[in-house]
Amino acid sequence: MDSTDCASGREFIERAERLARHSDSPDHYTRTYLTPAHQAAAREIAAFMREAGMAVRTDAVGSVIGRYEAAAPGARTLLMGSHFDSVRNGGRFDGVLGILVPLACVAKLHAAGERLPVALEVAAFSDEEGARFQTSFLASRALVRGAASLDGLLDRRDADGVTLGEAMRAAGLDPAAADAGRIDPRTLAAYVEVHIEQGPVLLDEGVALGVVTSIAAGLRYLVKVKGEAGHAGTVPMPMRHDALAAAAEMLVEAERRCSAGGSLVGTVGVLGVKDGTANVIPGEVEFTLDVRAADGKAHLEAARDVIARCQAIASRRGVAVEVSRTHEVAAVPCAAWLQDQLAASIERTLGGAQARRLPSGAGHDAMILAEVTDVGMMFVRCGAGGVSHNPAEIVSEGDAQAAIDALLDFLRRFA
Ligand code: HGY
Ligand code: MN
Ligand code: MN
Repeated sequence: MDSTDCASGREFIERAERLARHSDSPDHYTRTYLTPAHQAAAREIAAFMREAGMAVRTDAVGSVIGRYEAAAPGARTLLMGSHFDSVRNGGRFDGVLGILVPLACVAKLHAAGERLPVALEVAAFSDEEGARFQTSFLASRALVRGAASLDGLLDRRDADGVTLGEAMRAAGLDPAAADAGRIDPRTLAAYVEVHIEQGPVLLDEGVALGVVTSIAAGLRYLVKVKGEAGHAGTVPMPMRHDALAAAAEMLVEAERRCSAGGSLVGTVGVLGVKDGTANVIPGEVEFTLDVRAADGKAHLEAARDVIARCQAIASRRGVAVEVSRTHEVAAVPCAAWLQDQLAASIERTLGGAQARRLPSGAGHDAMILAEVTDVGMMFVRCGAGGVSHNPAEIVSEGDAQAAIDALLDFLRRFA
């Protein structure tokens, strides 16, 4: 395939659809860390990178990183990228767009034999959602922190009881080698991530592209409720220690407390009943709690209040509750100089109007790269009402084309 093709919006859509066929499920798009579908997608992304004239390496946690050398040796590297794992029954553009759009730009440069003052790298991060092992940002944390990022994680088990370490070794990865792949911050000029907005702002305002100003802070917990299993027909209601009824009360309390307003949001996305059976009073339940806010401490205060309410409910109902934090990331500002350069490229590409700047409620790998370099993000309009983490998630060919053109303008003028 002529590599100039893949700098078009149409080719972008075709490649995204091709990648989406690598799914853990035949019925919908789900691609979790290191499954056969995930490994097939990694191979296809590596092929796209080679077609774009990039040297390709795979790091210790399975991220696929393509490199396009600068005009002169010794130049710093502009790192771009996003993730190629997904949530369950998710959208096929979340993450993937931030890999394919930069690759389309590199393919265009390569076809023209063009080299820039900076080297370009595109990182296809292997695990950002953490859907299989509850390991959010595992891949970008490994790139930034090396082997230390895996401390305490290798024994995490998936729904089938497979540990993270076993899954990595089965995929031919060596967790101990994570330090070798750690990025050297001194070589980085910046990190820029292109991502679908995953919200309705650009859609409502009829704008194809936007510049991210900051990325919301996030906390995530695993809550275990232990009551007493019993016979559904013989235990009188006042004598029960029903773990699921207790958890249900906790969920409603969490929703109520996180509805306090502003940018605060709270979500229980997973709930499991151990040995759930229709005629057994649930003895053990666990659920996840995700609490976020754009900035400040609202999410910290809300999480603290929700946990206190869970403990009060547990003691009143005579059940035990255990709360462990599985994820915490602080709010991250996008560097003003990168915002300005992205905005200028968007204005040149879309013509005239001042580029829309907006915050991100969703978390992104850019939050982790911000530990070692300045970060910028470009949002692309989401169709279907702005929905994401949903199979209806959609990006138009025209908007993909606009994103490719704007990013190429940004790269050529990057200073
Ligand atoms: O949860 C998030 O914000 C992202 O989809 N990982
Ligand atoms: Mn996501
Ligand atoms: Mn994402």
